[in-house]
Amino acid sequence: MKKEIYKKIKENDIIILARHIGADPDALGSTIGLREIIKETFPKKQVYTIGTSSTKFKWLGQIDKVDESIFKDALLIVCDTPDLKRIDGISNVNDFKDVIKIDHHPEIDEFGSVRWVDDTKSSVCQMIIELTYDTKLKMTKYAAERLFIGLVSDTNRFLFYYTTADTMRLVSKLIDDTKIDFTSLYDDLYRRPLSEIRLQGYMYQNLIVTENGLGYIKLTDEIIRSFEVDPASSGNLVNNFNNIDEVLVWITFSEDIKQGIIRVNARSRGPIINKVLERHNGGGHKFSSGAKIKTFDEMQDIVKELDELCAEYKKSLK
Ligand SMILES: [Mn+2]
Repeated sequence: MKKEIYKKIKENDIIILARHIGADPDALGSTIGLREIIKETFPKKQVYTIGTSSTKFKWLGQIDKVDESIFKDALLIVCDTPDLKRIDGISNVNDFKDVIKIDHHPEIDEFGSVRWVDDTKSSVCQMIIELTYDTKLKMTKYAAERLFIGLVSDTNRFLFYYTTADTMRLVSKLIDDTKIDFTSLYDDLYRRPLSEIRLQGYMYQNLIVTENGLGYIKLTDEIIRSFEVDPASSGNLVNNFNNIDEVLVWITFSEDIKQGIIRVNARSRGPIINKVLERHNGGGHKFSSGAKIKTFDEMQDIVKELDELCAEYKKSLK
C-alpha cells in the first residue's frame, strides 16, 4: 500500500492535498507535513494543500490558493476524511486525474484508486511518518514538527487507546532523526485564552450527570457569547472531561446560530458511541464522535440513546 502511494506521488507532477472541514491539528499537520516532504523529495513538483484556512492553527503553516483548472491534471490525496461530503474545498473527487485516500477513521465512503484506511492508527500524522520512513520520501524538521503536533493532538498526548508501541517507535525515531524541540511545541498547542478556560469552568459546574454515567451540557448561543468564545472551540473543550469517576460518556451541545446548527461532540471511555451519532447526521471514531443537529429537541433523543447505551454497558460489566 505504502509503495503504491509512493509510486503515484512519484508519477504525478501536480499533487493536491486535502482534508476534512473544521480542520484540526491532525488534518492540518498531515497535509502541510506531507506537502513539505514531497517538495523535499521532488523539488520540481507542484504540491498544494487546500481547504479553509484556520485562524486558530495558523501557526501550523500556510494553506495554498489553487486554481480549479489544474484539478484535471492533478493527483488528489485526501487525508483524515472518511466521507466525501466532509472534504474541505472539493465538490467532486472525479474532477481529479487520480485520487488517494489516507485515513484512520472507520470507512464511510470508499473513494480513491488507492485507499490506505486503518482505524488502528492513532492519527493520519502517524501514517504519514510511517509512509515517509517506509519509502524513499524524505523527512524534514519542519514536516516533523507538524506531524508530531498532529499526532500528539489526536492521541491527547499519548493518552488514547490507539496509542501503540508503533506510535512510540515512530515518534522516537522522528525526534532522533530531526531533533525537533518537542517540548516547546506544546506551548503553541496548549496555550489557551482565559475566556475559554472560564467557559470550561462553567461547563464543569453545570455538567448534568445521569445515574447511568452520561454527562452532558447544553451551551446556548447566549452562554457561549457571554464567555466570548466561538461555538467551534466550545465543542473542542469536550476533550477535557475525561477521567471523571462518575462519567462514562460525555457530550456537549453547542448552539451555532450563524450556521443554524447545534454542534454535538461526544466522547466515551467504554461504550461504543459512533453508531448513535451516525443516526443523527454525524459519526466518527468508536470513542470519539460528533454530529450536527438542527434543534435542541433532537438533543433529548441523543441524550436518551446514549444514556441507554451507558446503562447497557454497565450491565455488561456485572
Ligand atoms: Mn485524525
